[in-house]
Parts: sequence; C-alpha cells; structure tokens
Amino acid sequence: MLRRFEKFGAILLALSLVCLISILGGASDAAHGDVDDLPDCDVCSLVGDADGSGGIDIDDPVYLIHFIFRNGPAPVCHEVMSGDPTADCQVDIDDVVFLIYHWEGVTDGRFGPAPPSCEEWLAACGGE
Ligand SMILES: [Ca+2]
Ligand SMILES: [Ca+2]
Repeated sequence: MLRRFEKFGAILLALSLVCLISILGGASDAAHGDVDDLPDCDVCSLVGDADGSGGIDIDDPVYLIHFIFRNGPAPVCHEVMSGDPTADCQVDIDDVVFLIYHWEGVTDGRFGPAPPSCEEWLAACGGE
C-alpha cells in the first residue's frame, strides 16, 4: 500500500514539474519536429527512447522536457520518432505525459499503453 502511494506521489511530482516548467518557460504549446527525414527502423527502432539509452524509463520524459522547454538536445536517434510515443508526428507535452504513464505502467501494469513500434509510427507519420 505504501509503495502505491509512493508511485502516485512520484507521478504527481513529475506532472507538477512539467506544469512548473511549462509556466516558467511560457511554452506550454511548444511542439517540435520535422518528419521529412523519416527514420530507418533497422537503426532507430524504439519509439519513446528520447535519450537513446536503449530502453524507456523516467529519464526519457525528463529529456523531452529539456528539449521542449529549455532548448535541450533533440531526441537522440530520430528527432521526432524517438520523442513521439503518441504517434501524432510531433514532440510536445503529450509525449512527456505518455512516457510518464508508460514508465509507471511497466512496473505495475495499471497505466498507459506501450509506445507504437517503429513500423506503426512510420505508418502514422507518412512512411510506408
Ligand atoms: Ca531511454
Ligand atoms: Ca507526439
């Protein structure tokens, strides 16, 4: 029971951080990305792995917050796909929230779905 409250507290803290950064940065509607240069799924296959670590964890939404609101470096493997788990072909705050819920769901299965595969992302964003 305590562990559940700790997880809920972590999510609230992360979302509060996102809101605070949005307010301070004045860029809550920020969206980034150019899908003209589509990724090669043999090289760049993990949608949502913004920091290029090879997996998805809490570092990825934090990386995206820096990218979106603080002009931090772009998602590592592909600027849009690697930071666009919502598959709407742009990187914005919705992707941060998606990754937080997904990451939390990995540990207890209660929250959001997994990001799409590279092939699914390409189908949604103009690839073949
Ligand atoms: Ca990662
Ligand atoms: Ca998105």
